[in-house]
Amino acid sequence: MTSRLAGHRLEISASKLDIIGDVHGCAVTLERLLERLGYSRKGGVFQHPERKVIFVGDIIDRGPRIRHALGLVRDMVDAGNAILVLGNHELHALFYCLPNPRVPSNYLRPRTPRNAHIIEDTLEQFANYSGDWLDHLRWLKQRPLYFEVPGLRVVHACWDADVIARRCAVIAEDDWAQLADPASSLSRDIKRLTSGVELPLPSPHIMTTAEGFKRHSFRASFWHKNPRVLGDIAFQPDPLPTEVAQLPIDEAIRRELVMYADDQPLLFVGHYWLNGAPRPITSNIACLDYSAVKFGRLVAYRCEGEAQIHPNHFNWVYVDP
Ligand SMILES: [Mn+2]
Repeated sequence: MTSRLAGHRLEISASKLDIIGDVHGCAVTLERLLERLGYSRKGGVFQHPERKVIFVGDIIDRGPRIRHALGLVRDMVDAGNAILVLGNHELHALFYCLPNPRVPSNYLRPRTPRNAHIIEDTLEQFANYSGDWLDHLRWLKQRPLYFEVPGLRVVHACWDADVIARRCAVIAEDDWAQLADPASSLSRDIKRLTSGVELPLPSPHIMTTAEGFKRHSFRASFWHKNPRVLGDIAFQPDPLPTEVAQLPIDEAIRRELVMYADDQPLLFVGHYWLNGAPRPITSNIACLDYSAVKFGRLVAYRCEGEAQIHPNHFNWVYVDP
């Protein structure tokens, strides 16, 4: 069975896949997780006699060994042992570092303090390896935004079927210029897949994150069937202010919502900074981001061809402080 992804064919069925959550530079932890799953180095590259890995993205930023993590993942992908689906952090790196072809003195994403902060650990760790970093950026441009084989799907944040129907998995070279405009339809589609459904906080409400950033939007789930109030769909580490959580979902917000039905294939995402013991979100959706880089767990799901997420198929290693 092959993936529908032109140029990213993997001759393997869902039952032979291990899906791994957000790594964020935790390379030593990633090695421990791969070893626990039965992978070992051969010629320096992790491989398994029967299985392959799908990474949900966000290999870079924040953690202590970003260069090592990205090299390890890239070696596995280039050897045909893994596929990397892009996360919002890889896209941020590309937008932050690639010149805007229409205004070559600018980049695709403005170099604001907030945008600089997101990528600062990555650029610091590559400071003496700028040639390698440029080469990694060229490689990342060729990675897919989503992955699918019969019975199994992977995307970093949200499987929006309408977006996936109209977009190739790999961004075409000629399309990158459109990404300088965050309001372009391509920018909005990519944001939906890699950052999920973000809804505006009704004014005048603003949230402040644990890191001190002001937020005018919140992350929403895409699996609730009959949500009534905003609190039903909020899906993020910081809870909504109580008075906001109780607001009804109006028509404008309802039009923005994405639904993933429970008769659809298994879906794996990362992105959402979960805590505690890894567990299914619904019968067919699992998030594999358990905050590894905040000393949580680096999580994998071992698929054996099942039709529903099996609670015993999660594997993880704790991240030592
Ligand atoms: Mn992440």
